[in-house]
Amino acid sequence: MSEESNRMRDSSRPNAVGRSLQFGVVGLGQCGGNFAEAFATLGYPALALNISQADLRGLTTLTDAQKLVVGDDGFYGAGGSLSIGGEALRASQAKIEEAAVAFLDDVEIVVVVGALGGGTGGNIAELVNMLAAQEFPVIAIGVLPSVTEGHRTKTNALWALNELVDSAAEAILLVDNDKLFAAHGSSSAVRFMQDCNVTFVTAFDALNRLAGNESLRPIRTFDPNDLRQVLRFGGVTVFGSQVIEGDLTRDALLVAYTDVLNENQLLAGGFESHDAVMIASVVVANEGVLSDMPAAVFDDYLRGVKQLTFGAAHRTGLYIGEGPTTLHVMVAGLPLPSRAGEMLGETTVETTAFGDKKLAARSKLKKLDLSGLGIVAVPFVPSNPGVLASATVGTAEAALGGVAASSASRVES
Ligand SMILES: Nc1nc2c(ncn2[C@@H]2O[C@H](COP(=O)(O)OP(=O)(O)OP(=O)(O)O)[C@@H](O)[C@H]2O)c(=O)[nH]1
Ligand SMILES: [Mg+2]
Repeated sequence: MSEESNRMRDSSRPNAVGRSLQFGVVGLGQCGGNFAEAFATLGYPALALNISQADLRGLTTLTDAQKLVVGDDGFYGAGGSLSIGGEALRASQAKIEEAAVAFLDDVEIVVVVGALGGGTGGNIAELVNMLAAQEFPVIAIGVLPSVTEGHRTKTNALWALNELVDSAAEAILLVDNDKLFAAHGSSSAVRFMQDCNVTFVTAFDALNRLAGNESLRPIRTFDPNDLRQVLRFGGVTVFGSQVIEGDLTRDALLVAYTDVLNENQLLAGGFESHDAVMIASVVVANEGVLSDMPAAVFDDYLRGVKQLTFGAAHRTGLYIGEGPTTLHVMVAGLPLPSRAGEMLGETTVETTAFGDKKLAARSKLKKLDLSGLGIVAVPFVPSNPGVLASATVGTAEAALGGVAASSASRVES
């Protein structure tokens, strides 16, 4: 999508909710709908699309008009089938476009969210393309299955990931469900997914609030245009906020930066430093900390990142604010994370093992030899005598002879 997109919101207009960029959200499938609801709770305009009416009913924060049943059925989901999910999406294209224009026309960037492993959500790339064709700039948030999920979910996710790479998405953010488990494993089963989604959405929103936050006093301003440039740069994008304990030094900042890139608590990681192309770094610290920090520290940090990345472009911000010293980072232009390659490896092993088990299960399923039971134990006259012949090999079969014609329908022993 070009910068000149005719749906580009006029960025000189005041932002109604104190955010840098006006995002609208479209969630696809159950997971996507849950994310859409979490965004809507923070005040973002949102739509949820699902094949299953029951899934949509669970999204109590959204109005009926924000919940769109796609496809003709309305009862069942795609049951993990990408083709059923895709067909439903295409069948409802006109309805989706109409709702997007009605709900999202005023937004600057549409965020499309879906579980890559879902039969519905795995069609996220198709939805991205549909909305991009309507001239919405679109970024995609795809949720990767955790290691413990089934090979079908992972296979869907691998296909969906490849489609996403080819799609019109201006950025691809990949939530790693394994990490969410590590962070929220102690949440109750009822709250777990919700807690995970809220953590992600709150972190995303925090980054979007930096420039519009009136409680922060800028020393170097990170303005909405900086965020826009990084977020719309392309490729895989990661972001995160790291609290810096102790002194605010160049090394502490570099460790925090590297942690966001590689030890990200929400998003799939495992990138080489030199893969980063476009970076945003914003430091927020209280006045005392910044007064004690020599001016050279931040520039030394920027020089350090430049060396690590072999020259990535950097948009920066430095703010006086309350709370712990925090480095907010966004890195764009990345390739697929190493988690994607690992998932391909796991899935290859798991699908092969499953295929073998399926074959073995079929060959293990053998009929019992009932021949020792004798004629009186034949409880029925089969409509297909062949069934009887194979079930009663040996003596009973011989003894029966023309049984089908003469015996009573049931012979109880
Ligand atoms: N982070 C997160 N992951 C979720 C959530 N709900 C489901 N998932 C993950 O999403 C994947 C399954 O996708 P769903 O969204 O349930 O499936 P769907 O898109 O509705 O597709 P069908 O059920 O096949 O129609 C699995 O990897 C789940 O772990 C959620 O609310 N948050
Ligand atoms: Mg579902």
